[in-house]
Amino acid sequence: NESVPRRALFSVSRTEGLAALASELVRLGWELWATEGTGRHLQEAGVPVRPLSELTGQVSMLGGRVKTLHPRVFGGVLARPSPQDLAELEQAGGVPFDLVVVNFYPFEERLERYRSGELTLAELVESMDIGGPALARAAAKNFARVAVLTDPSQYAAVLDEIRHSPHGLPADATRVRLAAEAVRRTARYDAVIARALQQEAGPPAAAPQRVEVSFPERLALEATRWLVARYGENPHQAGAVYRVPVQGASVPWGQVLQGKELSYNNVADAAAALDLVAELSDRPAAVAIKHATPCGAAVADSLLQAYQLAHDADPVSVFGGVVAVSRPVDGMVAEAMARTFLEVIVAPSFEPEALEVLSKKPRLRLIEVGPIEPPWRRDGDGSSLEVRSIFGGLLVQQVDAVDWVDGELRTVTRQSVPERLWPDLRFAWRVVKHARSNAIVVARDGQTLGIGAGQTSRIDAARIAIEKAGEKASGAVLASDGFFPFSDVVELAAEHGIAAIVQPGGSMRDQESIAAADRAGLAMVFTGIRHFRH
Ligand code: 93A
Repeated sequence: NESVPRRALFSVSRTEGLAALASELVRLGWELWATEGTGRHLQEAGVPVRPLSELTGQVSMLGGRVKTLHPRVFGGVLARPSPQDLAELEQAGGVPFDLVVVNFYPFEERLERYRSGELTLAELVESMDIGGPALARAAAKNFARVAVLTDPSQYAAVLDEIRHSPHGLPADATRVRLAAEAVRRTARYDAVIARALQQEAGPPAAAPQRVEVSFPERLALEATRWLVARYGENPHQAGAVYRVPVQGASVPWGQVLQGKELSYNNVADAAAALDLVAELSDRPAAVAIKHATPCGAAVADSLLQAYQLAHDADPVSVFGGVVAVSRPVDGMVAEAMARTFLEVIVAPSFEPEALEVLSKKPRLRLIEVGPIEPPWRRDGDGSSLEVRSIFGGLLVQQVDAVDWVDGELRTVTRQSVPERLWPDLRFAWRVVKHARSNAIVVARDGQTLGIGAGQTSRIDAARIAIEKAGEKASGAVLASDGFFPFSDVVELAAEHGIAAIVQPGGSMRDQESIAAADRAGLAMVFTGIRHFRH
C-alpha cells in the first residue's frame, strides 16, 4: 500500500553502517524512529529521524533502564498483520514497525573492563541490555510482518532486497532467517551474562555434591553434522563429526581460522586438549595432547612461559601434537609455537600478529573458541552431560566437573605437605584427571615431568611417569587418578625422591601405603574423589 509509509525503529550501540542504511531508507520514503543516542547519531549524520518519546509521550527513565519498554513500541513491533491487531494498536496510540534495527549494549567488552578493574560491578550491570534483546525477540516472533537486523553485516544485502522488492520489504524467507539470527544472538548474549554472573557467585563452596539427574526414558538427540572427515580413526574407516546439543558440551566448536581440513582424530584431540586446558585456566596454561592423552601441561605467570614448559615437558611426544592454551595467543607465543610441528592449536583467540606468524604454516589448523573457563565453574550446577557411544548404544553421564575441595582433603602421613608444594599437587591432580586410567602424573613448578597413562596396572603407570621425569623426579609431586591397591607405587615414588603424593584413598590396603610413605618421610594427601577416565 503506497499511502502507508514503511517504518523502521533504530536502537543501537554499534553505529557502524547505520547512517548509510538509514539515509537510503529515507530516500526510499521510510519513516524512521530511534532511541535517544541512536537518534542523535543519525541527526548528526543529517538523517531525519523522530524520537521514540514522541510516540510514547515518555522520555527514557531510570537512567536509561527503560527506553523502549512501552506498549506503543512493543505493540508496534508485535502486532500481527490482522485488522484486529492493527486496530488495537492504533487505539493504544502505537504505529506498526516494519523493520527493527537493534544491537545490544556491549556487555562482553565491558566485562573485560570490569575484570581488569576499570569498572565496578554496578557499572557492568548497567550494560546488561534488557530492551534491546526484548526488541530483537519481539521482532523475530513477528517475522510474518517485521524484519529484524541485529548486526551491521546484514545491512547491505537486506537494503538491496528492500530496494528491489515490489512491496518494499525483505522477502519472507529472509525475514525468517533474520529472526533466527536475532534469537541466536540474544541467546549468545545472555549466555555471556549468565557465565559472568555465575563467576560472580564464585565456585560452589561445599563439597562436590551428587546432583540428582533424571535420565529420560528415551533419549532424543538432535545431532547436526559438523564435518565429514577424510576418514575415521584410520584411513580404512569412514568418519564424520556431529554436534549434539548437550548442556556444557566441551568439544572445540570454535571457528577454524586456518589450516588443512580437520581430521577425525584432530577433533578428538582438540576436544581433549580444550578439556584439560579449561581445567587449568585459572592461570596462563598450555597443554599438549597426543592420541587423546596429555603429553605435557604447564601453568605459569605468562602464556609464553607456560607454552615453553608444556612443550619441554616431553619435547619428543609433542611433535605432531595438538596444543591448547588458556589465554589469547600473541606474536611471541606464536613464534614459539611455530618452531614445532603441531597439528592443531586451540585458543580463546589469536592476536593479529600471531595470525601473521602462523599463516606461514598454512597447514596448521587454528581453532578459536572464545573465553575458556574451568569446568567446575562452567558446569557447576552438575547439569552438563557427556555422551559417548558404544556399539549399538550410548553411555550418558554427568561431566566430571569437580575439583578437590580444600575442606575435604586429608593428610594421612606424619609429614605434612610443605606449603610450596600445594600448587603443584593441585596442578598434578587436575592434569591426572584428564589422562586415561590408570594414570599417574609427576609434576614440579607448574610443569608435568612425566605422565603415565592408559595402563592396565597402576604400578606400570607410575613407572612410566617416574622414568619420564628422570632425575627431576626428586622433590617433585605425584598424583594418581585412583587409589593404590598396594604400597608399591609409594615405594617406587620414595626411591626416586618424590616429596608429596595426592590420591583418592579408599583402598583396603591404604594403611600399607601410608606406612610406606611414613617410612620415607613423604607427605600424602587423600582427596576422597576418584577421577577415572576410560
Ligand atoms: O537499558 S535498556 O535495557 N532499556 C531499554 O528499554 C532499551 N531499549 C533499547 N536498553 C535498551 N535499549 C538499548 O539501548 C539498545 O539495545 C541499544 O543498544 C541502546 C540504544 O540506546 P540509545 O539509542 O539511547 O543510545
